[in-house]
Amino acid sequence: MFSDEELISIPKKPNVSVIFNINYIYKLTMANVSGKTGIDIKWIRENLNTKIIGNTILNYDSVDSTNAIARKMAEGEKEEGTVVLAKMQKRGKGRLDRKWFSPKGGLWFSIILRPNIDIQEATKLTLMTSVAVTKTLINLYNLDAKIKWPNDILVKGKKVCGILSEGKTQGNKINFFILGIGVNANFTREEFPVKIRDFATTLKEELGKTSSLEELLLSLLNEIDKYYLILSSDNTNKILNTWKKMSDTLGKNVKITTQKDSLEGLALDVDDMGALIVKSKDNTIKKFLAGDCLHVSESLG
Ligand code: BT5
Repeated sequence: MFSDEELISIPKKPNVSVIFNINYIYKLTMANVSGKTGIDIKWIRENLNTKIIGNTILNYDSVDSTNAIARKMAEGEKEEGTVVLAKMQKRGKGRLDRKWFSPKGGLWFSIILRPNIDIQEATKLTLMTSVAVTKTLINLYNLDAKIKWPNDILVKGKKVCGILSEGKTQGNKINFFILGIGVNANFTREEFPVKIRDFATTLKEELGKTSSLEELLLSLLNEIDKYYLILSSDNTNKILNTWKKMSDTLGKNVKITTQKDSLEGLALDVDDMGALIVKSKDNTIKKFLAGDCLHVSESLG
């Protein structure tokens, strides 16, 4: 019996010797069958237009957390671009070990990256992912999607997607980085735990119909790859400018809470590291590379 990994790790452009390998043909046939998420991985691979992301796609039924699996694989030297996908997560993770509600019908996946950047630049990866996700939601569904710093994608002020960025460092450099992305897709708001029901939404709620997870995943992988290449080629400004246009946070009165302190003030800008610049009432200016952001009021201009 082949493991999930073997079934779907098909070389994108097989060479002749691979084509005549009987195992490969078997894998190809099996992969043709819809994957465990109901997503046809073979179709995804055939239509992917990426350089790095999606070289391997691991498709699971039910897992604790795709980030946890991807992390373990990255420790084991699994290559950059590997995608770990699951139909549902039993212990989906948010930041600071918060719970991420991940029922069947959502799109839950993680990507292993090995970026050649310093630790201080890690926030840029979250920002570029937010841009890629937002762009996808706008292009595919014409939704009025916006970014709440640092890692939420909102539709009409409600969270439709969360991003969990985790990494391991080596000296001042990043050894590996796991981008965990959760999109509330094909389930209704009633299914959310009561505590988050008023703050969260799903694509199904916003569109009034179910959407194709295949099309969504394909588009997300293509966009993330595109922005990752832009970031890797040192063209951060392009990403930051797009981020600013998509931001729901800039110009708003916010309360930023970190593990050390909190500050209320006007969200002025993001710097070229992706840090949020906030000006408090007493005109103190502070930069935050991470933290929780609460939109206290609508635009202050
Ligand atoms: C996040 O954390 O928003 C990161 C979410 C990342 C989820 C993906 S799914 C694939 C991968 N594998 C994982 O295990 N995780 C990643 P944070 O900003 O800390 O937000 C967490 C908070 O959002 C929770 O405390 C709830 O209040 C709320 N929440 C939980 N589940 C939600 C959902 N499905 N939709 C909207 N809000 C939710």
